[in-house]
Amino acid sequence: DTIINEPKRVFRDDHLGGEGVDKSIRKLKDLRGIFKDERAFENMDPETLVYEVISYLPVKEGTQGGVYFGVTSIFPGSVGGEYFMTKGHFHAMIDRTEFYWGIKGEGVLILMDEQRRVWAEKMFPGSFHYIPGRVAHRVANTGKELLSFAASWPSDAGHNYEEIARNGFAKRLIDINGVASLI
Ligand code: S6P
Ligand code: ZN
Repeated sequence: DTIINEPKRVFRDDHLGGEGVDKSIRKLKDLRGIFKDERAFENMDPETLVYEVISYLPVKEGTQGGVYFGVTSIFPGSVGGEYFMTKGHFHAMIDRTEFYWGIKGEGVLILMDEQRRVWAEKMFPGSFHYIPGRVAHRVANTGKELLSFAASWPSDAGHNYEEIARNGFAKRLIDINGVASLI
């Protein structure tokens, strides 16, 4: 009654302990086919860690009216000049929206609508992003250090990875002479 409890913490390594917490890691071998330069990909160690996601999922997936929270951390690196990035997805319930905000490092949020129009927003500590419904989203780490960002999305959104696995995004974020270019 008079006790003030410890809050959850949202940073890497000491965050969000306890029930409802899910940690997933993505290595290069889990990301086959998403980078353009397949030769560069084959020459890299498949065990290379690309990103991890720690999610706080307090209600069952699919619950209406619930909300989820997660922190994604993408390591610095590239495959043939294409920055390390998340798989990217539409939501399974395609009209579901999401917030992202930058915590640490530098990156770019790449967005694509159903007509395959692509646009992008810079991410940095304190940057804030609203992802409308019907918009696929992917994040690339363009910096030399870890990129961490937080996300919050509805618990009935789900993930549709197939569309992006099949057709990718219409543009890629490539390092051209040290400049991140969407081409
Ligand atoms: C979930 C949200 C994020 C991503 C995470 C990894 O809706 O957008 O938590 O899951 O950034 O990206 P991906 O594309 O591998 O799920
Ligand atoms: Zn999402």
